[in-house]
Amino acid sequence: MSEPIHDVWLSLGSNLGDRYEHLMGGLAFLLANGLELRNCSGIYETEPVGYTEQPSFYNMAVHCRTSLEPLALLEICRQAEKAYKRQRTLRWGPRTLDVDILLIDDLIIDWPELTVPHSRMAERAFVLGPLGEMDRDLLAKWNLPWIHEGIVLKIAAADVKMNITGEIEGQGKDI
Ligand code: A4P
Ligand code: MG
Repeated sequence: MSEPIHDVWLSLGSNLGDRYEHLMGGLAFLLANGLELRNCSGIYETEPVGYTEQPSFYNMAVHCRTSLEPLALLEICRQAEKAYKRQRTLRWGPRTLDVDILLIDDLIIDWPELTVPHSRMAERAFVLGPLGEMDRDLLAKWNLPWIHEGIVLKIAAADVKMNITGEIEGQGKDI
């Protein structure tokens, strides 16, 4: 019997070193470890939220499908961060790569290690902006606003997809 397939939405962020390469490398790691890309937002430059004395972030959101169950998915996200030698020093502090799980199907999860929908997503433009660019209906379904003030699109989704698939959008592989 085949494994059930889940739709998952993730947020990726980086504010140290080559931020673009960290997002692309993190995404490549996820796609090599059980996730299949369905869609991605563009990459936005965003001012730090929480602890503000740190460099600006690059943020993006992705929609993937996977047969990984939630805790296995969380583990793969942690491994993607580790692959970029993320050091956990300060809460909300600078990071080479942060991968957060935003949504999994219609699930509501409140476990010690995992909260879904992500507990702070509802007030964060760096999450809601990219997510809404991909799928406004998804935000409406979860009663989330499309907040995109103060975030600046740096790299269009079509260019990100081109980098990931090597194909020009609309030709070849459909994601
Ligand atoms: N955890 C629980 N639920 C989840 C979930 N849905 N996804 C647990 C991922 N992890 C989840 O996370 C701490 C623990 O949360 C994990 O071990 C997991 O079991 P972490 O990644 O180790 O620590 P963190 O990143 O410092 O905390 P967190 O909660 O991810 O921070 P936030 O709230 O994501 O804030 N400003 C801008 N502009 N852009 C950013 O990307 N990011 C942060 C991090 C702050 N400011 C930012 C940005
Ligand atoms: Mg995190």
